[in-house]
Amino acid sequence: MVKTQTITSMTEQQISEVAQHLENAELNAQDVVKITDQYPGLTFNEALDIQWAIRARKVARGTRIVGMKMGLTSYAKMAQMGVDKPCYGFLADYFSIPQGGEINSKELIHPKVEAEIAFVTNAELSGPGCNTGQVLTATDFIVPAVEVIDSRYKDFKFDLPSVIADNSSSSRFVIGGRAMSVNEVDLRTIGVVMEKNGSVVELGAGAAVLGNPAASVAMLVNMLAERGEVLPAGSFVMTGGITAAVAVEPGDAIVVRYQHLGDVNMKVV
Ligand code: OOG
Ligand code: MG
Repeated sequence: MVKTQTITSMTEQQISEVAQHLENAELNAQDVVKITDQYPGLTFNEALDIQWAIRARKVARGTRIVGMKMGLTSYAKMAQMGVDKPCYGFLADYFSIPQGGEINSKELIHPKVEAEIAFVTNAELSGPGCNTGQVLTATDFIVPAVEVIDSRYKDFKFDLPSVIADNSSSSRFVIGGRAMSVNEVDLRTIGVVMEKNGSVVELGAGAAVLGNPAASVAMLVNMLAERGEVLPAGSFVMTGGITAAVAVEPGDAIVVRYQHLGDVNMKVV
């Protein structure tokens, strides 16, 4: 465990210690206090350094990175978490659960589910200045997805730098429904109904995500550009929860119905 200290810039050694600490919390499904309790001066760049160090640890172990996710892109989510800016994270191969599959709660701390629209690109996108039009041109198809988030922080409470360092709470995701072209749907008015054990618990429409979920992909590309990174062709990107996230526990059945795009479903065991 790292010691409490007030600092404005972290050393490489400290970045790697915090990355190991947060990744162990994920791998052992053991919650920890938020990282800004130990590093009150943590900057966004340092938080991203930690996230990218966690990613490098996984890649070094042979884990593949299979996509990216945006988070806190809807007012419902920002209000729920008390944070006012979006964040991004990466998706590792073992996060992917098949349609209708089981979410193993023993591997998680306090999972919540979110209804999202995901994009798959067919051309490289780079910033700065990437816009919604460029995203639409570079989109191969959209597909409905449900993200399972699992903050490693006690009671799911954090601030923006802490959640960024924790890979934006990424933990599992399910792709379902059917793929469609962006020309076949109005991304803003796609309706979404989330059911838990047969009861409707949340509902919303695509526009909840930054006015248009394609704007979330553009924002990701521009955030990546700040670190000299691009979004390669063939990327899978989840654009962020349309509604507030819903806590789940063993025995829960989740079905999310998307207008035009079909259903995404899973069981929590
Ligand atoms: C941060 C991640 C939020 C979304 O879709 O808004 C997120 C969190 O709320 O734990 O993935
Ligand atoms: Mg999400």
